[in-house]
Amino acid sequence: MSHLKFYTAGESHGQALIGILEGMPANVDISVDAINHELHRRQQGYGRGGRMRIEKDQANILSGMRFGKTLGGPISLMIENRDWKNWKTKMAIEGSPNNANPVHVARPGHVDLAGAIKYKQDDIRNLLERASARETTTRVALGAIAKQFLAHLGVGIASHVLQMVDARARQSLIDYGKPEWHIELDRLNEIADKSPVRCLDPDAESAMISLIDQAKKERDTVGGIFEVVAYNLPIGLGSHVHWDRKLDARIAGAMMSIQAIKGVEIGDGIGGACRFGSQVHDEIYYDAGKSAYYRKQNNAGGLEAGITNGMPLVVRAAMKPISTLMRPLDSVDIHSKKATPAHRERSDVCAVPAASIVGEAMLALVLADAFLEKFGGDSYEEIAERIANWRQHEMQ
Ligand code: EPS
Repeated sequence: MSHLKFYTAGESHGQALIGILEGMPANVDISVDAINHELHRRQQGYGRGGRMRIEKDQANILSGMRFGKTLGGPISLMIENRDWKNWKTKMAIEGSPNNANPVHVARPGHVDLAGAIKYKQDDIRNLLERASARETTTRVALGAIAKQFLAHLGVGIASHVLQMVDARARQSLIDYGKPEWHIELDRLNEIADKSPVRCLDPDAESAMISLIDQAKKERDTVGGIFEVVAYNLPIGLGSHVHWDRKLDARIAGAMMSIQAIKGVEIGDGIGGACRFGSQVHDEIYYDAGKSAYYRKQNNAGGLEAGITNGMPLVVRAAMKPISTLMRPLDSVDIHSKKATPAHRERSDVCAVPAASIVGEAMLALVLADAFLEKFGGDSYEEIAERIANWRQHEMQ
């Protein structure tokens, strides 16, 4: 990201999580309650583990805001890890690792083996603490600031869970505008948030819940696919001219950076590769009454050649099942090199609903960056005026 930058810091069982967001213009109205609402949404979902009963994630803004508005400087925030009080000895900043119960057996699928070799660590905890998806708490808090900025500019972001194992919702966001899609995008989160698995299809929802119950009973884990949409975007964010300016590439990278994500698609993605061009591309029409181009379908997912085309931007991400299994897989002790069942510790059976909230946050951060790249501006007023002018131009 070139115009909006962010950092996160913190270990899963350390004292706190820290985030810094740099590049947000001045005078953007930001509600801390709205940030905390997003943090609450990330903590939900059927299949979450015991940790979410301990935490009540709240953002404590430390800088960059005054009287509810951004100042244009770095915004920093802190989120307390309530569980830290139970980990003070094991996660001490100083002292010796006596009584720290080191982890020596790598979990297949987690950072454990590759990280221990790369960073020359004897105790796998030195890797897993930072690799944990607990870090996504900070992304959601910073993303909630980006999301509010976008909302002031008229852009909405929402998500839902499409699939877990073989349970798949009938509706995909690429069907938006077709007869099979019945939900207005500005009501999508309201509806999805009422479902324990954030699924819009009641039959698929029951099947997903059964799969999570089955996995829990069998001491297994469940992954899945979620979709995120951004709507009311202007035409022209991103660019075709160079690989690192293509917005689809930037979004794919951001989504892939979320813990446990193994696949990303824009629009119908891989599905389009399995059909002929005549069935895939979204034909172009012009509505003279509205002075606007339109399409009857959105297989491109709102992006053509790395540029937004005015259709809803739809991105899908595939999350692998969580790699901490209570019925451990085969592994090896990194000290003795003997075959040993993989390390077990408290974890989630399924975190796909939570990951969809993280997906919203990452999309918000990338899109806020793309807005600042195209429209610039040091204050909210400046950028809002430029965007209003641009939206007039779009109509010509
Ligand atoms: C998470 C916190 C973690 C896990 C999960 C996500 O808490 P703990 O490790 O104390 O149970 O529930 O982390 C992982 C799935 C992982 O692989 O590390 C959170 O806040 O989202």
